[in-house]
Amino acid sequence: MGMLVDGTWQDQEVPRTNAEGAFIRNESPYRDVIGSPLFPVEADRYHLFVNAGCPWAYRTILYRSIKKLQPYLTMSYTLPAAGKQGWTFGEQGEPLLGAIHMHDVYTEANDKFTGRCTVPVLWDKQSNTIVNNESADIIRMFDSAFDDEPGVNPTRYYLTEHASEIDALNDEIYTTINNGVYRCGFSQSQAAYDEAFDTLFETLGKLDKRLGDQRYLCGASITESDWRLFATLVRFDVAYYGQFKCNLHRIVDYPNLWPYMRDLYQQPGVAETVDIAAIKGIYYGSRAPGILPRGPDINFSEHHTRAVL
Ligand SMILES: N[C@@H](CCC(=O)N[C@@H](CS)C(=O)NCC(=O)O)C(=O)O
Repeated sequence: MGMLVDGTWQDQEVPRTNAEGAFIRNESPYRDVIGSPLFPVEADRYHLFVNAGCPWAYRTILYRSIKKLQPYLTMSYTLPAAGKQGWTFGEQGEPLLGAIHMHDVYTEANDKFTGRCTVPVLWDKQSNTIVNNESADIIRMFDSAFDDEPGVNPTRYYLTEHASEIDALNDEIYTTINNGVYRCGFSQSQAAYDEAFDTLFETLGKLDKRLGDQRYLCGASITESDWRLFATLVRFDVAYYGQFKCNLHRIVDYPNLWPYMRDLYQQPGVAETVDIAAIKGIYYGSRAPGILPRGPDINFSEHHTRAVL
């Protein structure tokens, strides 16, 4: 995918790998938070620009739904597959800014922006700018920022009593699983792929064992780490197993990860956020010739037996 340079879109693919052929992810440039003096908590003030297939944008779609933040956050979806100008909303544009492409959102905030035009973007409709474009920050703020507002689900997923355990799990899950599948799929050398593949399946095996005698990663309650893992698990058999060559095991082959994934999928507000067609669209539709696979046939609604743990 291309990028903006001084506010002008450049089509040329920007390299994503280092000299050893290993995939490198860029730092997100916008890191403000809702609840700060510049960005107070207010109804109908904020907006999300997302792609339903993207696992990072998905985190924010998921939190908006499970925390019941819909009245506080409007949302625009890009089409699943990227084109020459990156993510696009289609010829009609999206309703908030009339943006045709995601890069229009970035130049609306800063007409000299240089960088990749990633989703998700958390937008402030009042000052017409980007609050934050880092999904990890966005879900952390959604966990509590709106909790005093009417109708919001007060359940917290970043629990203070588990904070250090969640932080450690997040780091390992991010490096080896969330970003690990990308390190497999985008590696440009056999050695980089092999290393990413081994650490990915090592962590999946470890977590599968951990979930053998406890319902969720930190025990009896769902935490942020579970949701961050879920975002990758739910895409795994559909996209990463084939397109990113993450093919030692499927998630449905694991005795604990598979019912655990169904348990999370069946929590209130989750199923309606999982868009399998968009997941196929982003991973298979963005690469020529864009033919979407018909399978696999996965029943996320099948009964799970995790409640007894
Ligand atoms: N650190 C960002 C990463 C977001 C990200 O990489 N999104 C992908 C879509 S899955 C994207 O927009 N890529 C476009 C690009 O890298 O140019 C986050 O987690 O919010």
